Amino acid sequence: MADNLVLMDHDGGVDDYLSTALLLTMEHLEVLGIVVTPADCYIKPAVGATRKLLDLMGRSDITVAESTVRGLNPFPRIFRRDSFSVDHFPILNESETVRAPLAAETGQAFMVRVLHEAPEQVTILSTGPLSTIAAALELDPSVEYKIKELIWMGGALNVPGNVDKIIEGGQDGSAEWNVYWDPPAAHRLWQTDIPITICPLDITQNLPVTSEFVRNIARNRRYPLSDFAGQCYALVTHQDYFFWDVLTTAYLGRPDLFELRKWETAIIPDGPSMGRTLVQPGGKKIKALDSVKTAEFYEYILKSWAR
Ligand SMILES: [Ca+2]
Repeated sequence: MADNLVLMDHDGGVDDYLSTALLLTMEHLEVLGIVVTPADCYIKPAVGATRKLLDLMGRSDITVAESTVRGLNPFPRIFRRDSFSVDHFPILNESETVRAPLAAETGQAFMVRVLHEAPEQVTILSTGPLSTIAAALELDPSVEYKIKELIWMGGALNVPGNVDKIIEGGQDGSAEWNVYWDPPAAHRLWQTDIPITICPLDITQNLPVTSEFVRNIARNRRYPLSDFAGQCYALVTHQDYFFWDVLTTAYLGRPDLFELRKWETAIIPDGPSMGRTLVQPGGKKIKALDSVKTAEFYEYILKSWAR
């Protein structure tokens, strides 16, 4: 199974649980662990929900670790509270015991250990801020060379960001939230030799989670995973919601659905554009998911969750 090793780092939003659920359907990958970064969540329910989801999917062998990093710009509480709801979903609480183990060490120390112990380089899938990975590199810079590639939901290249200028006073609206939560962490990763592929707002803005899609999931409700996914999306249908993390994760399962494009970019670490992913000739060479076969993507996730 070497060459297909994946370590996931998510930040506890609805989209993150769905990404976990999608990742675990990919039989060609070996998931070495799941780290939860305390960003778009409250950490205790987020870790609880992740472990219970692993149990639901029959993957109680995968360890979950709790990162203790702190971001510069917290996510709004109205987003973060979804972690409590998901942790209390009936479908995740049929059993009185939680079996998927919780790592004894911090998420960042767990990441260092898993990378060290891995027999081959590891792909990191990150669907939240890069703070835990930056902290792991701080603990042990040598693990950089155990990272094969970072696949990240983050950034806005040639479209506006999603950090609200009015709520986040003093900002110019160019930042994407996963960068903005901890701009220095993203900036740190941009100084490494780690190959980075991002899933920016440029592509995700074309993929809304529509009511029609949520109703299509409901038709598969007899499958536990579709029931779970439908519940998750029902929590967020009151707001504009897109396939952010799930789209990023789908790239691991069906790279053939995507076109990629190369960019040279820099992360702005401070000031009114803090958290901006700036297209800048001479900057770090990265790849970005540029387009996706939309109908086949929808079909892929519906089918993946029909179990
Ligand atoms: Ca996320």
